[in-house]
Amino acid sequence: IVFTEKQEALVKESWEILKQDIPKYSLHFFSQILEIAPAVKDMFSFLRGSDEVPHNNPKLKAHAVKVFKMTCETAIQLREKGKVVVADTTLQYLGSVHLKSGVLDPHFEVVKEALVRTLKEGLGEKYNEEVEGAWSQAYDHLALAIMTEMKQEH
Ligand code: HEM
Ligand code: ISQ
Repeated sequence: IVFTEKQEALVKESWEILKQDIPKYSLHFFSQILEIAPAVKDMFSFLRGSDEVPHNNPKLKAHAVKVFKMTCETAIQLREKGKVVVADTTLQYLGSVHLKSGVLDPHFEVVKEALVRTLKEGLGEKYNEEVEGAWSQAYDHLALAIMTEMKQEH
C-alpha cells in the first residue's frame, strides 16, 4: 500500500489538535460509539451499571487516547515501512481483551465511524476528505491486525 508523507503529516497534525483537549474528545469519541451502536455499552467494564457515559473516567480517557495514538503510530509505520508493525505482545494482549469483551468484526466499522466523527468535531474547518482518508487507511490496517489476532486466538 502507499501511504504518503502528506497523509502521515495530516494524521500527526490532527492528533496534535485533538490532544489539546483529551477529556472532551475522548468523551466525544466514546459517545459516538454508543450513539452508533448502543448495544456495545455492556461490553465496557467502566460503563456497567451506569446509565450515562461517565465524565472524566480515567480508563475511558486512557483507552480512547490509545486508540488515537496507535492509529497515529500505524500511519507513521505505513509511510516508513509500507506495513504495520505492532509489538507481538501488544497485539496478543489487544486481541485477547477484545475477544473476551465479545467484540466482533462489524464493531470495527463502528469505532472507525466514531473516530472520523470525532476528528470532524475537533478539526472544524481543517477537516476534509484527505484527512478522513489518511486516518481511515491507518485505522483499517490497525483494525485488521487486531481482528487477525482475535481469530488466531480462539
Ligand atoms: C479495550 C484499543 C477496537 C471495545 C481496549 C484497550 C485498548 C483498545 C488500548 C485497553 C486495553 C487495556 O489496557 O485493558 C483498540 C483499538 C481498536 C479497538 C486500537 C481498533 C483499531 C475496538 C472495537 C470495540 C472495542 C471495535 C467494540 C466496540 C473494547 C472493549 C474494551 C477495549 C469492550 C475493554 C474495556 C474495559 O472494559 O476496560 N481497546 N480497540 N475496541 N476495547 Fe478496544
Ligand atoms: C476501547 N476500544 C476502542 C475504542 C475505545 C474508545 C473509548 C474508550 C475505550 C475504547
